[in-house]
Amino acid sequence: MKRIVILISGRGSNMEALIAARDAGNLPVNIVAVISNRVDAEGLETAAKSGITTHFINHKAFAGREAFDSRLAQCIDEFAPDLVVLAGFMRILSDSFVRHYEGRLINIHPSLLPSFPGLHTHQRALEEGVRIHGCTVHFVTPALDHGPVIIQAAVPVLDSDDEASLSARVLRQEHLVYPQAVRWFVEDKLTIENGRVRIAAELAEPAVLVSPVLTSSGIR
Ligand code: NHR
Ligand code: GAR
Repeated sequence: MKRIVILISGRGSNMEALIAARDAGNLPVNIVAVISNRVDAEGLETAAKSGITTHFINHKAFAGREAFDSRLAQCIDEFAPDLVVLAGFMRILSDSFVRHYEGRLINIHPSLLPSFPGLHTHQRALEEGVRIHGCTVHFVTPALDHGPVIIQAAVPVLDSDDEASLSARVLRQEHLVYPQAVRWFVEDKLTIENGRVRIAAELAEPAVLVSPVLTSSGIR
């Protein structure tokens, strides 16, 4: 069974979704460690309760990003993972770290990339007035939030939305697409060609997503 290490910084609900998918028999992985850069990350306790090895590496204890990243990589490599999963991990990673894990490091980002890279994505989507928002699972490359896209989920933005309601709607989809993306990876269904992801099995249904919903004539 393939080995994965999950990096978190906080709540860890995406990590929980991966654990739940594994426990339900839908995700054949060995979750060998969960590592947080924050000691108060709620996800550390959740992982420990599931019997998963946890580590805390305080980024503030290091002189710079490179020093933190090399300690982090050393810790990760002790677990010899096939895949490293960023799940709400909030530190930008240096080029050398990212290159070391090229093709085996993925992230979930709370927007439809390439829209809204970086932080505060839900607030920015509301300010732009977009009608469709969502999340993206992508391979991590040195350019922040610009790696090859594996899967995306879209949700409508409602006039009544605030940051809390919109982020909650997106988060529900994150919990569906992240286990799917990890499953494709561990089943060797993903290849990167010319900086784009190809999914081996022809699983994608042709579909159209429009918000607000239109009638069959397209007019209402
Ligand atoms: N590193 C690289 N090189 N490439 C990516 O695509 C990365 C990455 C590290 C993290 C996750 C990302 C997201 O999904 C991610 C993708 C943190 C920040 C950030 O600005 C931005 C994007 C992401 C994660 N972090 C601040 C920093 O100075 C700290 C913010 C905080 O601690 O609250 O590192 O959005
Ligand atoms: C998720 O919405 C994730 O997409 C986002 O933070 C949340 C973490 O929630 N990630 C980033 O913003 C990365 N910069 P979780 O800890 O409950 O999984």
